Amino acid sequence: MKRIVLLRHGESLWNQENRFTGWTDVDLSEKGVVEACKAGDTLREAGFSFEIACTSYLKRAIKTLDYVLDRLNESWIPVEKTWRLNEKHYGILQGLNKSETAAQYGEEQVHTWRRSYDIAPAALGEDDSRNPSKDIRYADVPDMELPRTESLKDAIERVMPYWKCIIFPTLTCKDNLLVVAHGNSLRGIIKHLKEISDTDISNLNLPTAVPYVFEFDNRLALVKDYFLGDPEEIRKRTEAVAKQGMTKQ
Ligand code: DG2
Repeated sequence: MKRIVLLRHGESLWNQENRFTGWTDVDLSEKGVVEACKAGDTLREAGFSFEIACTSYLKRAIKTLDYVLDRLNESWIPVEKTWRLNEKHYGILQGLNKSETAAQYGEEQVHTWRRSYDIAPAALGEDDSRNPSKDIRYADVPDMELPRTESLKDAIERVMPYWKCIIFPTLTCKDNLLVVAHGNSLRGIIKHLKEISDTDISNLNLPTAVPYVFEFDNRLALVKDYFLGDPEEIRKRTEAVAKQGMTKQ
């Protein structure tokens, strides 16, 4: 049996403040650190062990991975970072409070920005200091490929080459992979793995730092997927994520 575990990072400072984050490089909150360590403990207690891991270029995911590997006593394994696993770029919404934005533009509009398949928020201006092409970490990425906003569809198109050429083929020679990324970059991967329709994907919300296990047979067909943890707690936390775009939570 072969396994890929998908993990959204622990709570970030902007998750805590309920702000759209996207490609903004914010740190974990104190609660997020605790969540990341707990995810590592949960994986260890369930007998998981990894041969290789990958994550994004954003520190909330990188640090979560570090805490998880530390709890597993596997900090030594190879880790690959890629901009392709970054969160969906939230354009000009980045930094805005989700509830306040709902009060201003309506909950339906905010739901469209958060969960529609192919509608992106307005893009950052070319000269905006937050434009990724001004960020040294993306210096090796062709300018044309760097987003200033993204829909889920756009984010999937950017994640998939890495998934199809690097992550998934690794399963042919390794049995246990860990991917630590973000709510929407992971929703895109899950959409692909479970063949979720463009419409139904709007109902998928991921809580922070809950390991989501995908098991494959030796022919790499998906046989089973499940969250690790208390189902009632996971249900409540998933519901809370869905409600983040409402005026009152
Ligand atoms: C959140 C996801 O990304 O937000 O960019 O605000 O997973 O990196 O914390 P993450 C953001 P929603 O799409 O759930 O609003």
